[in-house]
Amino acid sequence: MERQEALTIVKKQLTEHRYQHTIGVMETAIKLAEQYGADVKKAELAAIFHDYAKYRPKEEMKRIILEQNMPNDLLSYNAELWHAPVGAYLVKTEVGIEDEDILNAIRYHTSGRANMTLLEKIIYLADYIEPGRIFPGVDEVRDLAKHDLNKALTKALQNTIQFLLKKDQPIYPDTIHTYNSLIMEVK
Ligand code: DGI
Ligand code: FE
Ligand code: FE
Ligand code: FE
Repeated sequence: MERQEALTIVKKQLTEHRYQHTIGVMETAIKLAEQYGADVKKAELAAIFHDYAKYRPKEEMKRIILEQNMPNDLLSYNAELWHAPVGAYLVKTEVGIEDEDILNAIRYHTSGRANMTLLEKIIYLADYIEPGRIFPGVDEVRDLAKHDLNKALTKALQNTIQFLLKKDQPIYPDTIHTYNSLIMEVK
């Protein structure tokens, strides 16, 4: 699928603000893919569709998680986590993208998982560092991303976990697994 067709499809699913974020993720993901030797076209499409399900009603996402036998522990955790696996499902069924590398990059863009693929890492990181993001510590992660993808990702996970701890929020097991897997990989 060409970029323009993909952008036209996703724009209808998003707010203007989220669409601008998506463009930022796309441009960042393409640069990271070129730099670290990932498939640039897959990075572009995964980035364009990564937040496809962001504005689906919670009830619809819940229904899909149950009907499609997704990990149902998701339902006990923050609903912010749901749009990633539900997005992978809807991008396959509504948009017709079948490529499992792209679908996994969408599926794991919020929690990550142990032993992430290069493409999964690039989408997770692009989502975190795209130019519109202003979290505390994001500039440090942007600097690390210029030289070391795994170090940048480790710092992003540390920041995310710290942010959740400060807000007394539960931490989804895959988020911890991502951190553990990365910290062992960078050693
Ligand atoms: O969809 P975006 O806003 O672009 O970004 P995202 O898909 O990375 O979602 C980030 C949100 O997900 C943010 O509000 C924090 C939340 N989140 C990420 N990991 C966890 C989590 N929330 C909980 N409770 N537990 C997690 O492990
Ligand atoms: Fe997201
Ligand atoms: Fe993210
Ligand atoms: Fe996003």
